[in-house]
Amino acid sequence: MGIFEMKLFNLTGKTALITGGTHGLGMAMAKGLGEAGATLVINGNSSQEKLDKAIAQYKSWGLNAFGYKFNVTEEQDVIKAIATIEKEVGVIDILVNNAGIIKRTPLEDMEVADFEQVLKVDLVSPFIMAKHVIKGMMARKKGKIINICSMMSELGRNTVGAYAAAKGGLKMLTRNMATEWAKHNVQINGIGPGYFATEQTKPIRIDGHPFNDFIVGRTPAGRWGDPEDLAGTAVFLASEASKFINGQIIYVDGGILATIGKPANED
Ligand code: GCO
Repeated sequence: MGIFEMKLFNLTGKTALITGGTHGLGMAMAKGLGEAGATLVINGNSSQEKLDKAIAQYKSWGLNAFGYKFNVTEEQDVIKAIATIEKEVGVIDILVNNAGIIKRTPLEDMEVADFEQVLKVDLVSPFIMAKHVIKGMMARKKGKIINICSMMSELGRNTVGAYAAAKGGLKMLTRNMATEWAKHNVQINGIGPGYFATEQTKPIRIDGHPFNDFIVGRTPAGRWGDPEDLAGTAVFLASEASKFINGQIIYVDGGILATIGKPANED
């Protein structure tokens, strides 16, 4: 084992809680953290069956994983769940606020209740989660919070206004958390995934869908991201290697934010 692996990036002995870690990007990042040595606490809320299946999947990869079903938007549920996790598994060293939803509707047609629900899951829940893990981190003078942002933390796009409002807000919440909590030796940063091949993007990825060609053409790397592309950044931000990095959003986007793009007929 090289020195980097041993000292800087090794997460052995750490417990990482990943919200919405039952599938998609959350699962890919959690897998990376587990492979770096962390014990995984996976949150999901859709069904116990889905959570159990995800835990079985982590175990099949040889990782140490525990599942907890609770609603990240309900403060009382979060308080109870964190107390139970800390008693049953251990204190939370790393929190990954990954759970999120999207609703694709033109703003002028969007119901207020739908707009509010997106904000609640994508923006309010990271606040609730962080509020209830930070006190332990402050007391221990150590901790990592990683908020999963988006291209929509920086850019707008038709139909995703509520999501963009929430993810833009999450970027600023990340900076504000760092502003208030960095002095406790807690590093709070964000990851902004570009366009990744997941269930969430399936409806806009199908062959022949104009958005599919648009994204591939708009991404300097020339492809959709593979969820595994996020693991290294997650491990980095969860590890000692990033101990003086705070309030940053690392965009893992194949270069999208670096460029204005190009016309469809240009190579
Ligand atoms: C969309 C996509 C995006 C992403 C993503 C991009 O409809 O444009 O679903 O919003 O899922 O977060 O970074």
